Amino acid sequence: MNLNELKHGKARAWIDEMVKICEPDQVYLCDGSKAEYDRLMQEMIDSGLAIPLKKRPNSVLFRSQPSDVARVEGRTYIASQKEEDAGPTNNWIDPVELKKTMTKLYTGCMHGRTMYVIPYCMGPVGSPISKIGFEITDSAYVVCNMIIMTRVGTKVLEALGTDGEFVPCLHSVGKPLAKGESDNGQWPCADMENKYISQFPEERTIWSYGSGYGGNALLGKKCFALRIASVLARDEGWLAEHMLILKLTNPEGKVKYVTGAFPSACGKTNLAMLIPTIPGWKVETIGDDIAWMKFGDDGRLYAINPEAGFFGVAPGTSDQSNKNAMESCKENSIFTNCALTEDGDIWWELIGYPAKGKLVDWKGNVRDALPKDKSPKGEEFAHPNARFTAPAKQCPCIAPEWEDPKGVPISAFLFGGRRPSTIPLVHQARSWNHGVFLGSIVGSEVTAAVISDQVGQVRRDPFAMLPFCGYHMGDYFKHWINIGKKTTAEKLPKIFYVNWFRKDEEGNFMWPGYGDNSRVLAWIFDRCDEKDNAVETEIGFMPKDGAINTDGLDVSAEAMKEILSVDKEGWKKEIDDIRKNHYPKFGAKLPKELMEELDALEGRLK
Ligand code: O2Y
Ligand code: MN
Repeated sequence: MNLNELKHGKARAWIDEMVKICEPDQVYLCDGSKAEYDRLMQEMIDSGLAIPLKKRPNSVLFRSQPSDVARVEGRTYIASQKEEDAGPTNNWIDPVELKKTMTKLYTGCMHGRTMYVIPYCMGPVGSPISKIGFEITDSAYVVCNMIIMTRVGTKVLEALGTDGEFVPCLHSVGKPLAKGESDNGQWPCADMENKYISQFPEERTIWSYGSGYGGNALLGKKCFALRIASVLARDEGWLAEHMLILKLTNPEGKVKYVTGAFPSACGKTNLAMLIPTIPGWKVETIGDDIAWMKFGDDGRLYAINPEAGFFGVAPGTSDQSNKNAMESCKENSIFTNCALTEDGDIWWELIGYPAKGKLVDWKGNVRDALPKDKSPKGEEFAHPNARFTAPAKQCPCIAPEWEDPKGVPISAFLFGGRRPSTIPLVHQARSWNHGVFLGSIVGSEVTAAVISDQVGQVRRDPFAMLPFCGYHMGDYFKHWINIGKKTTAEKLPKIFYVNWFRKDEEGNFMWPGYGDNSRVLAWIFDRCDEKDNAVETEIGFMPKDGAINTDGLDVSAEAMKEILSVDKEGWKKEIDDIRKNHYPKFGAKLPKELMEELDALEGRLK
């Protein structure tokens, strides 16, 4: 599309200003069509950047630079005017200084390249919960991923009109080309010290430079839908959360929607696409990573998935762990940093079968495949953060209403982490504020750390939002407390803490997880209907004896008892850790309500 077709004056002025700074060879306005996607992809195949996969229709493999394989938290900044507004858990830089530094980097950064202008919508176009952004990028890889992950193009421009609001997002891989130079099939990016993933919360603006990978470059995802949206949500009274959204149907056909926040490596995508092992229950997916929730006229919270695709971790995904994710990426998908097989398919560690013959690993080296689907650490064929980008509509268990502009009414929030001890399989908060307390102490135990004395400690990731909150986490906790005052208790979602990762003394998992987590979801479903299936304990409500369906489950009665009891001594240590190491980080901004919850819990455990 021609830029002259853009009728939005403010957007046009901003684009013109960025063109002047970045000096691209040409500017192209994306229409989001299949023809455009196919054309850009073909150009990347022709240039050697993308490899078509014979075994997967309309799918390709990319290999990034080894220095550009994941989000870079150390180079991610919240550039608020005041440092205290970013808080102690974000990297803060003065916005004026940062703009000076980045403007220097952006100057002429698109020499030899096309500037793509992507009008995109986070959420169904026309939904009152959705929001629009423009991403300027010099990466066709980013354009194709954005077309899968968001709604792009003409329909978005129509919804924006001539004066609608948008979030400006500027992205460059940071590798200008000299005259006649090309990428030569190599993934372009800048050195680590020149990578900047910057959010300007007061201006609601995103500037990203130097990385072409994932959350650093697909700016609708973590930068907009979480860091900037969390600021908008605070100011406008809603929630922008790092949560999956799933639909649960019980054997009587009754439906409830649940969201869940889990730190990375806790199986969030698997839970969002779970296949239940208990008869008559059904799980369908609304979203696997992010939820935006606003109050409806009926006083309930309604959630949309702002995304249109999955950017899932490939290693560990298999027909056994997540058949629905495997089906989702069978075609029309982009794979990044996976291994390539001789017959033109992708392969990764724990895909469920060994590869045959030779493999090209994620660095481009040809190596003999191993007779198993595991590799020694550091010698993986696929990078541990290798990804598939797949359209959500290809997921066999996507709920028919996943794009409902109204959103879906939420009955329960789940929090969880990897906790080998102390935290039971499931417990329910006693109240909203107690639930906010549970969200604030979310964390996973460190299993392999660079500093070995950290092993066994809990690395806290409150609400799984630590890397994604665009403002001070203490103010974020307060925002959650305030949300609880906006409606009546019975209309608020009930809050639960789940832990699929309890281990016995030999280090074996005590709960099978995966599809069997449906047994816990069924208990939660019934709790939302106030069924008499719980007992009150010191830590909250827990399943009555026999209230979790264990038919056909290979878990002993003693093990069930252990994972469903209150470990008083463990909780006392937990409280000690929160008091000494966790809550002090938030200083005077820690809401008094959370300290009251901590004191009350301690009192109940005495
Ligand atoms: O490493 C990246 O750039 C991707 S991070 C990511 C991708 C999809 C869903 N969640 C995440 C995350 O880090 O939470
Ligand atoms: Mn995520």
